[in-house]
Amino acid sequence: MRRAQRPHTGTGIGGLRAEPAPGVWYRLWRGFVADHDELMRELLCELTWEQRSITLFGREVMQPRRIAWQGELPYRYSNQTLQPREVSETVSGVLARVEIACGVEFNHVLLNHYRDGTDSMGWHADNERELGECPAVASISLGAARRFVAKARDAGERVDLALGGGDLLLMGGDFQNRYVHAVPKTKRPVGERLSLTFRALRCAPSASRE
Ligand SMILES: O=C(O)CCC(=O)C(=O)O
Repeated sequence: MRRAQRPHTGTGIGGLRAEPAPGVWYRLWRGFVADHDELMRELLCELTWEQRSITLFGREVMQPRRIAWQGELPYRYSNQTLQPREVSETVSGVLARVEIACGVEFNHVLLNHYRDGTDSMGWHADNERELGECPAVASISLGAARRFVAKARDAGERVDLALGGGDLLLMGGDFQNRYVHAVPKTKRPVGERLSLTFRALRCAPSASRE
């Protein structure tokens, strides 16, 4: 993976674009990865997966999912630092296609493994300083479909998408500044799901944040 040098224009190819509030947009490619079940199996075997604890509002809690990551720079979020890890061939192949479609150079991938409907992702925005002012964040979904919801911090349309196996989502513009997003728990029986979330880190976190 290279360092992000191009501006985060998100002027890629195709996908359906939606603008839930002025300057807040996302682009969605359904079925971007054809062999998504096979890719999910490969990533589950090849990568080092862990369930980590994070500090939320001063309390240490286990993240309700497993994670893995790759990238040449450390990534700091929720008071934890993910140290650099080499990018595998499998991930580079997906990354190259995602970069062309999105028109963005990414240099970090965080993978989330939702084992069943009790695994989830709480409300948050990917707005760490190291991601720059209007971060472009892309995600590939593999395996079972899950709801992806986003809501404005102030005013704007709510976003409620079923992200299915193989879908690619790109969030751009002011999405991370004005909206928060989540993957809620579900009581419905659902199979496992992986998401690969691509970010363009401009620098390492400053020592005071380490
Ligand atoms: O799993 C997803 O689709 C969302 C992942 C996400 O929000 C993140 O990694 O910050």
